[in-house]
Amino acid sequence: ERYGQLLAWECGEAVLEMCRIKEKQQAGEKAAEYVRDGMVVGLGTGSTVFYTIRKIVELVKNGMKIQGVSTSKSTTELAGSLGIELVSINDVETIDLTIDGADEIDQKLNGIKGGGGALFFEKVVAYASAKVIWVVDAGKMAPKLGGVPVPVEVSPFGYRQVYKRLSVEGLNPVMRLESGQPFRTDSDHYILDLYPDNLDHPGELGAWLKEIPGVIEHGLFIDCAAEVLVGRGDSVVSVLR
Ligand code: ABF
Repeated sequence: ERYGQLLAWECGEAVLEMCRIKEKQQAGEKAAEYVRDGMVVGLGTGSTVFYTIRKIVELVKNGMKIQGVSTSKSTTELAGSLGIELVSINDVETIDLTIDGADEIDQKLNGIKGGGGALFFEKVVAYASAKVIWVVDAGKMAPKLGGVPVPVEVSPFGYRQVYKRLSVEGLNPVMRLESGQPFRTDSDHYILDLYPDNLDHPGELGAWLKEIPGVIEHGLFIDCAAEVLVGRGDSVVSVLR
């Protein structure tokens, strides 16, 4: 009886995971429809935008001229290996469209990003873009932010002072670890994940964080995305800001 229940639960989990992956794929592939010939496209990071990148490769193979600006080493490897021409953000005047993932999005389309550790380059690329589209599975949408921690990228130099300041503020910082060691971003910084008791004013918290010497960037993306493509069941819903 107990084993049967456990098996049923695990099957349910497996089905849910397959639905989530399908929702990611649908949202990711839908975003590629916004890409036009000649565009400079910001390429985000994560398992949802993976599907967007794969679709863009098809566009390129069918003759579309696209230049990609990557947001992480992992995206550089993925897009580069699939044949997308990558350019440095410093070699383009502007980025026409950036497509990226997110960890949580509220009803005003403010988002928390950085679960994958790429938030610094993602934010620089997003804010250099004429338009930003996020692609997510339905589980990422929330009535308000706070269901996932807020990543803060910090310089290893003096990070303990930043940690103390965040603790005193009641933000419950946790050093992100990988294989038991401090996680290192592509810029070789640390990430402190914050678990604030309330995130009713994400814009204010974001501004306060940026004032702390040693904080490089944080994962609160306010007024950034113009549109979110949400994989929901077997369709994609477009939500405009
Ligand atoms: C990236 O997208 C990160 O900011 C965020 O953690 C991630 C979400 O990844 P996934 O699409 O794999 O859920 O931009």
